[in-house]
Amino acid sequence: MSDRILVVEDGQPFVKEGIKSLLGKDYEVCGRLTGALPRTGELTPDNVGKALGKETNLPFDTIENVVGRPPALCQGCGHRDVYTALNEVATEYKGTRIFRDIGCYTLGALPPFQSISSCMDMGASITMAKGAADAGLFPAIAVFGDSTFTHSGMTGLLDAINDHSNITIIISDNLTTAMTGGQDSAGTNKFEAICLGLGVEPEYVRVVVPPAKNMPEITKILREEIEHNGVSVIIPQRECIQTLKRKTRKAKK
Ligand SMILES: Cc1ncc(C[n+]2csc(CCOP(=O)(O)OP(=O)(O)O)c2C)c(N)n1
Ligand code: SF4
Repeated sequence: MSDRILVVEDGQPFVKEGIKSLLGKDYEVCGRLTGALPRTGELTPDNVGKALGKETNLPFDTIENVVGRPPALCQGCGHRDVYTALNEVATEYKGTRIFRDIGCYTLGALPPFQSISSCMDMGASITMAKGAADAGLFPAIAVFGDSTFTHSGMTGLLDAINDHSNITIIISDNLTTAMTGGQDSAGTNKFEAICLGLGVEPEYVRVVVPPAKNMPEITKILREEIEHNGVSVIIPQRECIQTLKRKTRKAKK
């Protein structure tokens, strides 16, 4: 029988602490807190192997032969067109910063778009853009998804309006909460009304439709709203192709 137990758990060392208090001093319980495993970060075959006393080079020697496949926005996704437009316009300004929130659109951080300056949590894009703009940064752009905006972006927008901050906000509205499985989005068909109700001037709430053929219009509107010294909201609106596919399949049955 062993008197040494290694607890391999992701996140916090919750189970390890429970087992340790149950077993008392007769057993050595190791894990993230004892340094057997790293205190933070992900568990990997390498660090678990090491905790078990094996220096691994495991099958990972072969990994160099595997082509990396980072997650990507679906082909045909409206967020793609938003980033294409943003990247085109962003290069025209020296200090552009794009503050991002959480959703499928966060994949714009990865190639081929790589248009991201920060990504913190749901709602942080607008407050970070506001803080940066208030400190003099220009242009400060916040990118939201529709669901994230109603979850925790509206309060930041109200602050930006009250303080006359010079920011451009994009609510990339795909009519759903795509990243978590396509649930309904609380603000669908209400975004213009919400922005107007919070106090954005009507001429600075712009709705666009993002197929690539509309790119000249989208980039033109982006330039105009970046140049507006105050709060502007651009709402590119096109349904997520995955939810659209599901709906079409269902309708055919
Ligand atoms: C505080 C918090 N709650 C829930 C989540 C889980 N979550 C990740 S993305 C997301 C919604 C994204 O929806 P949307 O903004 O519409 O973007 P989309 O994925 O449709 O592009 C949620 C709820 C989270 N990351 N943080
Ligand atoms: S699931 Fe929808 S929103 Fe997400 S990347 Fe695909 S098309 Fe875009």
